[in-house]
Amino acid sequence: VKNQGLILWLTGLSGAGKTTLAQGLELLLKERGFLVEVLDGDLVRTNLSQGLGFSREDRNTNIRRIGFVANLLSRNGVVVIVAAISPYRDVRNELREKTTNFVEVYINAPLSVCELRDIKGLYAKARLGEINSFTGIDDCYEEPLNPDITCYTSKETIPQSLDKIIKYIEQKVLP
Ligand code: GGZ
Repeated sequence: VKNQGLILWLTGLSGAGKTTLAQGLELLLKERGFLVEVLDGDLVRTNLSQGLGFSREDRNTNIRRIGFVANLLSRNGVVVIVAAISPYRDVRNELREKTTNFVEVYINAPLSVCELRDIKGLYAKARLGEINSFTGIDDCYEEPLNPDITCYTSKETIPQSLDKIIKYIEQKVLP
């Protein structure tokens, strides 16, 4: 088992493909002998962040909690894969500065594509006003200005996106 940790921070809109890529990465990295843990915003919100909503303050609390746990794990040799919208640039940058081996991965798909996918029907609900403060509809998403990796999930296949991330890790972070 390799003992070098890192944080792969997947940010992007709901439906951009963060969870799918996180699960694919988990498999590939485990095959390569890494200790891996996935922190998915969706799951974190039913446990660690239960009760938090989607105001700017609550989202930032959620993201800081995820960052805190990711840091504990990564400094003990775990490759932590975070999948959370994490819409605010300042908090993502704050975590990059507070942690070591933080890799920002922008899961980039146009809103129109995410909305067409609408895997959970949440965009439709947001358009109908049944959900408020929905990222991309009536709440903001601040794109990373200088991400370490960008996966264009509407143009690349899942294996292509996974390959990009694995190659980056092998070449730059954990040679
Ligand atoms: C955005 C929302 C909202 C609102 C519920 N805005 O794609 P999903 O469904 O499965 O994952 C999304 C999840 C967002 O949680 P995060 O912890 O990733 O968000 S953040 O980083 O901003 O704290 C989405 C669902 O919850 N969801 N309401 N209003 N996404």
